[in-house]
Amino acid sequence: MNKKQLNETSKFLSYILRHEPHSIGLQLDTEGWAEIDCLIAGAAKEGRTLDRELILSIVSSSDKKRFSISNDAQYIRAVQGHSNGSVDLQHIEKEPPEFLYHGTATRFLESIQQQGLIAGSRHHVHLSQDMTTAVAVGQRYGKPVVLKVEALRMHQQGFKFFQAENDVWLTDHVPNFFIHQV
Ligand code: HQG
Repeated sequence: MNKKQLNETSKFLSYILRHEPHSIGLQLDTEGWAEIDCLIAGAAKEGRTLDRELILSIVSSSDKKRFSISNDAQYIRAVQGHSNGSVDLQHIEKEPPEFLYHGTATRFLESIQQQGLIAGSRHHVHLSQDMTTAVAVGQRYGKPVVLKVEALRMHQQGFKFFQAENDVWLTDHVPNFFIHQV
């Protein structure tokens, strides 16, 4: 499988494991785990050929470490980014660094100024520790702009922060008050 096909399959896994498991008849538990055999069988019904080797190679080569495999190697999950209502992944709560970054597109700025950063269809607002990631994230939606979030100050005022297994920072909502355009 070439790089483009791997990337496309990785996107399919993200879609199934974060958003629409039921589209292939798959069940996730509350921690987001899906049985690998069921994933393979469900995908096959949709005419998509997956096997264990391919899945494991996507997990290990994912640039953002999007997925993890259970210790017994029977289950797979996406480590963050869910919108699926049956998943309630218990991320580790942590004190954030002084600043975290959020990449967005210029066309969203006016609305962000009014509402702050909201989770939208996902479970959390996603933040990164470095600006480079934020630029890449913002680019997906248009002309990128990086927002600097006063994360530690928010935390000191009672806002909760979590860190996913792949180091992405998560929080429920960032009021505009704590946001500065870079
Ligand atoms: C924007 C990728 C209007 C927000 C990344 C973003 C991430 C608002 C979009 C992960 C808003 C939501 C998540 C408001 C936020 N008004 N727009 N009040 N508040 N927005 O894709 O953070 O490659 O759901 O700025 O690395 O872009 O998929 O969230 O532009 O970690 O693994 O609404 O997805 O990871 O977009 O990206 P998304 P996101 P993967």
